[in-house]
Amino acid sequence: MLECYLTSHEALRDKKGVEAVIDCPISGYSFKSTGDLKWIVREVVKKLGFEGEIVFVSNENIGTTHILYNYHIVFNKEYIGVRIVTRENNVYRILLTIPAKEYLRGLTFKKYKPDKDLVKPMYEHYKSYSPGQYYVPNMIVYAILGFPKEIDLSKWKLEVGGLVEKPLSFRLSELYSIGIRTIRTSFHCVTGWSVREVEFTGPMFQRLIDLIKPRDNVKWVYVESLDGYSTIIPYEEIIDSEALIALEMNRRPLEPEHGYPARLVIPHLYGWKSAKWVYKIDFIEEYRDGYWEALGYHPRGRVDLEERFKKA
Ligand SMILES: Nc1nc2c(c(=O)[nH]1)N[C@H]1C(S)=C(S)[C@@H](COP(=O)(O)O)O[C@H]1N2
Ligand SMILES: [Mo]
Repeated sequence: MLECYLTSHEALRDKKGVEAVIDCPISGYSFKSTGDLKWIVREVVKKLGFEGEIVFVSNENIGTTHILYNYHIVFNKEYIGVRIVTRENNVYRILLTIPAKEYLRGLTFKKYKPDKDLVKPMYEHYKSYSPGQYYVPNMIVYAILGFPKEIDLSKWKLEVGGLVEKPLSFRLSELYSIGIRTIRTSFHCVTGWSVREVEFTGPMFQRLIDLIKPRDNVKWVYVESLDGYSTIIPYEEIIDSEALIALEMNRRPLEPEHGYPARLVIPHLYGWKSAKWVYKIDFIEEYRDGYWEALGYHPRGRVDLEERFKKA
């Protein structure tokens, strides 16, 4: 039986024309070619009641272990996007990006619960292990939602709140004055590239936690950026970790393309968790998808455990 989750994200809706995402975990399908994939897509699509021509669009490697395939289901002048997550010749997720709510009529969905994806590691390789990655000399710039307009520092603030005793907002100079540190670390993008020995400077996340005092029921940290990007991080992963609010990279203020004036850096999680142009950090109890999580990426994203995509 096919059971799927339904999710959505404001930026997917407003900037990409995707009203909702149907996310279907799959098991037991192996494939050798895109021809096989097309057949699998047709089966899944039929079960969901969609009809149309299935057209190959693109593919990309995600680490040295995964390949992500994109298809369209074309009908009239519209299409439903199909993202197929594969690992070592097995299909294990199919996600449909839905352009309008009417396509959801008559379908029922499960609610995604991250618990199954957050199994406690048996032992921790933590910082030293990056399976399925290769090394490049410098950070590759990503801006999936474009670059924000020039930032007026007299207006800019980082708001930190949610389920906390003392919500606070910080101007850039205040972020410097609460105490900064420099870490030297590797940085890993889920698509497979890693960079060694990048330096990031700014207040440690732990310092923010000490100031705002999250309540006992906090489980997640939801981060929002000026470009509409967002992501979510398990609260546990930022306590006592190297996570910081970076204001500088390699001892210089962040370049605009790298997230000026402030970005997160959480070195032991894949790079998509390190949101650039961040302006809001919320401590929350209930899980919700950020931008990439809504497209099937993992709620935690640990590099050492190769948590690229949701597994449950
Ligand atoms: N706001 C925003 N933050 C973002 C992204 C993005 O597209 N928009 N891309 C993420 C991804 S996938 C990676 S790997 C890193 C890359 O950091 P860089 O662009 O500074 O090299 O930024 C992350 N933060
Ligand atoms: Mo990335």
